[in-house]
Amino acid sequence: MTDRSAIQFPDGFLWGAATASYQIEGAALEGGRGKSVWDTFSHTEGKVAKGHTGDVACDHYHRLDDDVAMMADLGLQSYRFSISWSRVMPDGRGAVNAVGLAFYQRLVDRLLEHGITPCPTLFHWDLPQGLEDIGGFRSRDTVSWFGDYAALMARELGDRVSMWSTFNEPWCYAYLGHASGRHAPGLTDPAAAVAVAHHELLAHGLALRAMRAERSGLQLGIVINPSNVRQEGTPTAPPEQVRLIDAIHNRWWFDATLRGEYPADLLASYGPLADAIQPGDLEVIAQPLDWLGINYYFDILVRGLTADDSADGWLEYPTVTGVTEAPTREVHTDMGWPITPEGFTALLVRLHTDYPNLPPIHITENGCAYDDPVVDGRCADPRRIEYLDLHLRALRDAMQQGVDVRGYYQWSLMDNFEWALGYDKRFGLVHVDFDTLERTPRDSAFWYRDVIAHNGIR
Ligand code: IFM
Repeated sequence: MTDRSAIQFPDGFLWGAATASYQIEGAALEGGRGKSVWDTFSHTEGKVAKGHTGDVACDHYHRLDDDVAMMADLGLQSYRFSISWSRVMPDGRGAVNAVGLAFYQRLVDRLLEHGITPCPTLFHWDLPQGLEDIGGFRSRDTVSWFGDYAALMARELGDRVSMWSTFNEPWCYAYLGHASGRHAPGLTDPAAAVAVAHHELLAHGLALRAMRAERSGLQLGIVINPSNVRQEGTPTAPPEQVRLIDAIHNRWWFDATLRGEYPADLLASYGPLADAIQPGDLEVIAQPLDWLGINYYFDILVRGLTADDSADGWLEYPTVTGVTEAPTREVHTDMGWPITPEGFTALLVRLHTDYPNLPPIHITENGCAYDDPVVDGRCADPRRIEYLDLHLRALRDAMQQGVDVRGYYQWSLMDNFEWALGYDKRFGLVHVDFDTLERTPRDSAFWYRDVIAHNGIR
């Protein structure tokens, strides 16, 4: 039985909610914005459920003022959003788009007027198509273009924004985008995926250097989405293969940024797939981090193969053999994801134990998809409240075991474009009617407002 007594977070703990540019902005090619890989991908038949695209999304581009006012009404202390690279640099390099920059300047100004701390991410998967056309993150050139873009943003917004992250969930962009092809740009090439996984980290390191050269005092981090990888059900998966999944999903990112090395077992397994790594790269990658963003949703549950399983392998984990995802549990979210709050505690404690130089953590995403409708103007979503309650308790447990966590962002402020799954997976504290674009805060939004107001669960 979970203990449901009141819990309190430390003074100064920062409470927020998160979104990302392509998922909410809409206004696809308005105001001089260039195309991104997600425009191309979502407009390619068969790539996104029901043919949904981000052309309109939540229309946040046109509703910015009202949306920020809504955040203030909900008591948010911080707002994590991402910048569309191709809105501010239509081709990803060279010319800067003043209209695009003005949009983010206005967003930041509105947030600050309401006392909400902005927390932008520079790359949440919407790579400018112009850069994809010349090799995307498979090419080392994109690394330096990213450095230029990061310096531009530090120059333009760094006077009012101190908390930045470079990449969101680089594992997803590398492997969903280039190994399984479930996400943009939709490639199925393991060597490309590993090159992207390396170049994203190199771009992150270069961006930190470039931003610090531009301005002092910025608080710079990166956002990773680790998961425990756990055996569940039968047959048992080979432990060394499970360890390899852990290396691809978790250790690659933390070992590189915090230790300046890649996991030896994974390098041995990748062999020539990892040819993009050059001498000196890890030194660039391992720049000091002011903070680290952790996105946590669920533990990855795995089992060994039965005679009925395909022998094709698990595309997102290229060199892994003999392992597949355990069947969906009976109780799960609309994404089919298991609910594993105990894993949240264990994961944070593991990071704290394994990486003595772990910087302060912000939980930059945590949440769940449930499609509860609006009835007579109200949207009751008890399952979301339950999920958030359990995960905040799990977070508090980790903090009591010594993990230094400074803030928590719920994913997501409002229902939005859930990538290849389109608009049907609803993660929002706020319900969005995608016909009228009307926003209706769910019960969970009011519950969360209460959590923020009391700095804990009553
Ligand atoms: O919607 C995504 C977000 O863009 C990145 N993290 C996971 C969320 C839910 O799938």
